[in-house]
Amino acid sequence: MTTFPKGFLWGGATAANQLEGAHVSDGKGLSVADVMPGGKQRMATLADDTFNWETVADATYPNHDGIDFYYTFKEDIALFAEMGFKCYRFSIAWSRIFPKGDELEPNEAGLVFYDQVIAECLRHNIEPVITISHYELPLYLAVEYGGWKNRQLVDFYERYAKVVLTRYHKDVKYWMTFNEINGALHFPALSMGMVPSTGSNDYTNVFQAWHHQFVASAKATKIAHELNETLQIGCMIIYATTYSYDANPVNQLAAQEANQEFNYFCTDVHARGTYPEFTQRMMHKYGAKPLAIEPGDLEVMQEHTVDYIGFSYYMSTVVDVTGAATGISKGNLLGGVTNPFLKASDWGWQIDPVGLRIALNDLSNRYQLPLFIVENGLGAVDTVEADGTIQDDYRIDYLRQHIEQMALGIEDGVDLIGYTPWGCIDLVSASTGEMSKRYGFIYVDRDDQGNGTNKRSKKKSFDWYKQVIATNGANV
Ligand code: BGP
Repeated sequence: MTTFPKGFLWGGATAANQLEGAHVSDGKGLSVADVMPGGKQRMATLADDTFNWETVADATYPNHDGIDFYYTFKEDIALFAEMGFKCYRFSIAWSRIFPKGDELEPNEAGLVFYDQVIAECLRHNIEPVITISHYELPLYLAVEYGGWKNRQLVDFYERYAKVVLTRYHKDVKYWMTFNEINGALHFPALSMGMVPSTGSNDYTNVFQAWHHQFVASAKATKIAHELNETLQIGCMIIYATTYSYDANPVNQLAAQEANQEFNYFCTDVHARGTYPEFTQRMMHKYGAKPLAIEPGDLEVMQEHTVDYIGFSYYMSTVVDVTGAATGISKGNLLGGVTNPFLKASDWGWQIDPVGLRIALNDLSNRYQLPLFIVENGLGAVDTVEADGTIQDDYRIDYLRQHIEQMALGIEDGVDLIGYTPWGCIDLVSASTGEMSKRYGFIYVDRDDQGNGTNKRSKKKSFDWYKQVIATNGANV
């Protein structure tokens, strides 16, 4: 197998709201994730016309406690170091730094927490990789300002980004501005803090919110490069390799269009600095009214493009507009029809390692920028055996197949700089709030109701990933 480049960033990825817990400790405010109920109905609840960010009595709120990382980060990072992590991707909880989001001064206690997390990483020679905003908008900004459709959020984000970039830029080289920014096409609640009752069903609001995020992202990139021009600022998208169901040109065209809208729209803006040529067609299709663009917006977007493209990759999708296909792939978060050539995870996400090589080539050819796979992995039910071991061979298989395709992508000429499998330690699922949907190399004894000791133990995949890293991907 191809040797991965020297200095390849092997690691793991998490997000603050899914593992820190301590949801109102040391001055932290609530984030949108704190009012998302646990359970398979989570996404349906957020998409319901009546949902208005209020908690209900009989629901569970697993993000409140996460896996208590706020208190256990030293032990957890030590385990990452034991696996040989070269980097650790985590996010900063915006509401720890600005509890409501619109304050003028940050909460020092929140900053101190990330001082410690970063110091702990560096002590173990782990490069921190930070997502500035990962599905955890301060709740107040969603409730009182209506989320990202409100222009004022650009200023709030810029202030927040300036605080964290200024504080940490000497120790942190790799940053991402927004997690899965393109995901709003399917789940605006997570990435934009907008739900039907605050206008998320009106695509005028979605496109306007995107515009605000693009301007905010460019402003953060500007701040970062002014602090240090060698900082690496990435966009972050959820990439789904998109196939036509068959050779019918009508389906091929529809697949191309879906690909443009989902995979390229946000990436084009971040990487090329301009709205792509298909923007008008796309906005028209979704019934969106023209954007409100302020003087200077297009210039800042043009001048402050990203240094690399970060993306998550879990599944591919299939387009059929002719009715030729028989099955609907219900489990696939991104919809589409069933791909008969693929198997699916326990949660119905269709597993497609070759699709990752296609993704790498597509993104690389289109943008000629370094790529960073910042999420990938298998959500699965794990069983603790009587002797305490967890034999997660299915996870090893999944990751191995994807790593093999990464190596082939590098042989194709792709400049791939790193790989951080999602949920390197078990954490709360974003789409379902479940603990039982596990991704980790490290098992956490905690169930969907929050019961358990929180004890960490190593799965079989822990030692497997350790030797993958030790051999720089030569031995998978
Ligand atoms: C991505 C998100 C993550 C993460 C992952 C797995 O979309 O960026 O936050 O959770 O998906 O998804 P889930 O937790 O729903 O299985």
